[in-house]
Amino acid sequence: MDEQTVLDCISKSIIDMNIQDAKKYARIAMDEGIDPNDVIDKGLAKGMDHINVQFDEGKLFLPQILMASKAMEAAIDIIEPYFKDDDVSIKGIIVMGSVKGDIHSIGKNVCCAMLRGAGFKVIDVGADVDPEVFSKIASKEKADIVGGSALMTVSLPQQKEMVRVFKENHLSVLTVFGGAPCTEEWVDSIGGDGYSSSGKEIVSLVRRLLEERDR
Ligand code: B12
Repeated sequence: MDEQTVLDCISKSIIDMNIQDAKKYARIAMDEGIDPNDVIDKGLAKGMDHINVQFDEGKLFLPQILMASKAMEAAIDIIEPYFKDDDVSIKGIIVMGSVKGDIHSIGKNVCCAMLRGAGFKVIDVGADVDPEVFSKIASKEKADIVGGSALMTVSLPQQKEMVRVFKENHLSVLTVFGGAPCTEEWVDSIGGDGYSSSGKEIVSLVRRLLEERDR
């Protein structure tokens, strides 16, 4: 099977909400040595975009989105160990979660997998996380960076709240934010330190922020 066919099958498995196929083709992709980033961007996320269009058009409903999400998560579990960096020394501690009121977790999980693969210690605090909880865990774990994911316009202001609470608690961490409604301009406006539009870019973003901090 050539690479494009495997990626198309992965995309189709999400569109079909077929967990078994998602796992099967994720395994084939890894056996064939396909870049896990491509499996996410050109396979899984492509399928999920299609699902989203169907949802927007009223052709699909939440239970189906949930099934597609489960298929995507099952595939991510298989490819996660392949986000490997040769240098295994810990490069920094990152606390990652989805903001308060937001239960979307797939994008956050992708970011966690990519950061772990790049050698960071990642503490995944889950979804629907209160800013005070982010703050407590970051302080306890001596985190270098805290990341907050928001997928809805109504939960986006929670990123601003995180920055406010961290300042109030005199927590000395860098902050990174992302998720579909989040933009670089927004992150600048709330006093966050970094934005990236995808899990692929989050690794270079945190590397750059830590380098700048240690300079
Ligand atoms: C899957 C999904 C769900 C699943 C979530 C399952 C799960 N375990 O996560 C379920 C079915 C549970 C769900 C529920 C709801 N959903 Co929903 N969901 C989606 C959907 C289709 C895909 C999201 C996704 O997983 N994408 C794939 C991942 C890989 O991409 P990503 O999340 O964007 O993440 C990437 C980047 O954004 C970035 N990134 C993400 N986080 C972070 C964090 C940092 C720090 C950084 C740097 C980068 C970064 O990197 C990631 C990897 O590349 C989106 C539509 C869409 N296309 O976004 C709607 C969507 C987000 N949902 C929406 C809504 C409204 C809801 C509900 C309120 C529906 C309802 N009526 O109940 C509930 C939410 C309840 C709540 N309180 O949170 C709306 C939001 C609209 C808006 N703009 O406000 C969307 C846009 C659908 C739509 N078209 O209306 N949903």
